[in-house]
Amino acid sequence: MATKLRSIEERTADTGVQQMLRKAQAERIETAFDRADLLEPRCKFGLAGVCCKRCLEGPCRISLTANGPQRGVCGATADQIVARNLLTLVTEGAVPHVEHAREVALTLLEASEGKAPFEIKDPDKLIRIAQGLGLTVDGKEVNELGKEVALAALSDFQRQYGTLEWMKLKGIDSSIEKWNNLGISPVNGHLEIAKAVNRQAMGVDADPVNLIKGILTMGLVDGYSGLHIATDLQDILFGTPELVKAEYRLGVIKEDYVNIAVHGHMPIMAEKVVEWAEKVEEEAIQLGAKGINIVGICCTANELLMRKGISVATNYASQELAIVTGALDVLITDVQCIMPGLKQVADCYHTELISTIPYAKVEGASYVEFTPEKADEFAQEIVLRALSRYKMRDSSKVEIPNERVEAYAGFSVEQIVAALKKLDQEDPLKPLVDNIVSGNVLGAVAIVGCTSPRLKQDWYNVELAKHLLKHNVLIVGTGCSAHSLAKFGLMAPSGREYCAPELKAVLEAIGQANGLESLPPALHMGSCVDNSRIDDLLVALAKRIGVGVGQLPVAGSCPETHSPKALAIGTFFLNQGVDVHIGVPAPIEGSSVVSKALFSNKGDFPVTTDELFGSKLIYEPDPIKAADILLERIIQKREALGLPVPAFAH
Ligand code: BF8
Repeated sequence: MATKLRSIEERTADTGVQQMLRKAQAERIETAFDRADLLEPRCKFGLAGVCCKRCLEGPCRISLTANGPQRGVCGATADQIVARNLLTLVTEGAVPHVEHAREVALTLLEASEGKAPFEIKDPDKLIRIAQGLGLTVDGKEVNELGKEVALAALSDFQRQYGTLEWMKLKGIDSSIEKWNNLGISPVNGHLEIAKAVNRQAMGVDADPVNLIKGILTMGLVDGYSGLHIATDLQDILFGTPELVKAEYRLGVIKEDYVNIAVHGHMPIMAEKVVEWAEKVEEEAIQLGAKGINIVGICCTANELLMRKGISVATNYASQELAIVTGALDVLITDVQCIMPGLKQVADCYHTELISTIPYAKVEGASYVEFTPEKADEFAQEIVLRALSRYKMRDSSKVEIPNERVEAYAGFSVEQIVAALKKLDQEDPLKPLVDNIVSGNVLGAVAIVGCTSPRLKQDWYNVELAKHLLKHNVLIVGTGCSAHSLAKFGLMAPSGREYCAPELKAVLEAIGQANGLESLPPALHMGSCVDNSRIDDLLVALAKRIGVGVGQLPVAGSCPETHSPKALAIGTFFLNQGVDVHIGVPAPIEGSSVVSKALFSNKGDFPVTTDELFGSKLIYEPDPIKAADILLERIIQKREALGLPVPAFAH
């Protein structure tokens, strides 16, 4: 049977990406959108999570009906296989964040010791974190304190007994007590990863309930050994984000400039490239360009956007299409979410694809190794390569969509509190809490995570957001979802037109106190590791109101789920008591035990996340139906708190 290919309009809502898909088709260039269609239909066993490849007796596939095999060769059941496979996925999601955090901690250590050319940009945050960790700050130099904080972070990868420093720093005591009582609190990020890999092995952990506990632990590892450490230390090193304005969409690539795209997740290297682009700009001008233009892809984009206002070219699903503009001179990648297919596309143009990290190379790409100590030499080399590639650009192949959208970003918790202070200097969270209590802000939903070439790019993220805004639900965004919301005007003040009148008035009041006509209805809180900022905000609100995080009328959603990292982040928030929606099915439906535990449909399962934490995993592909489910859950949480549910909420 011939595979049905989707039309270009069915592949993405972004008209600039549509234009580039037409160009790619005309030039016979294959992209991830094509491969997503060509690989249909997907394996039903894989989708249900019942395929086991843990040993050489397999692969064993458990029947999806009562008629076929119900156990693998070793006797493993569907429940055991699905639980183990989910633990593998969540571990694979947590590891990149944990390694990201560890590498930032090492960079802070080297910078503090004068071994790497970075300076601590936010000494105030350094002091706050140091005090939170119980370190003595009086009389200490910034670098001395930086070293102590870096070592405290690194101790979370070495301890054999006890609890994570960052969990004690950022968690709420009552939650930590609950996790301790359940026996799911992590001891050390790396140790928990090793334990998780060990228990997944054939013949080790075959108790689905015990494996679910391992999955919950991995969620805490992701949050406290990954997200939180990464964000805190990056803020200390590179500065805590403040309000910035930038542009989105492929139109930020400029025909008359040398264009360098930075792609991946780590700001360490990208920060230096920005610095060196400024230093050698004159050489670009001598070549006939107007200058050097840095644009971002995926979460490296979010990092540079949040702190430097660098414009954002594209998110995950359409990363290859940035090259199809024909005007990208160099595309450098660091880690995570980098499609190997970039190389095949780059080969059709003059673009040099450069890998930079020893464990994240792309076959056929150039390689310039980045180390923090040699960051300056590295960045200079990259920029000079871009200049030489610019000279090779074939103008007949250049076509850049003429579309750009302005958006605001930089909403760290510190920035949000600073904005609220304009309304109440003494008690900045009060205006927000008052509006939540009254129902003018019915609740909040974090729209986070990915875009996927299998789905209509951006459309699910945006439709979900618009439906929630109509019901006075404030949106915060991170990751590639934040790109989607910004591209479609929801991160600009004018986006308030999508809100119901009550929320719109709140946004205008806060915005106007801060010199804007309005706050945007969706606040950009950063990259995927910056989901820690969302957690920080929830913890601050919960403490201010005197409730647990799980009681707040909030939820998280990842409508266009692509990465295991999104599942790890989602598991972190389930532990916090926050409902998590995914728009793409997690491979768990082959197990009634795992599905019941996470979807909180109790049946014969002894305990659910709803009973443990007050949170559910919600799978719903339709964004409007998903928004309605989240609204219902938000209303239930309001009612449990005794808060009014205004008629307009329904
Ligand atoms: O870490 S949102 S597609 S780029 S996984 Fe990847 Fe998903 Fe984008 Fe950022 Ni997060």
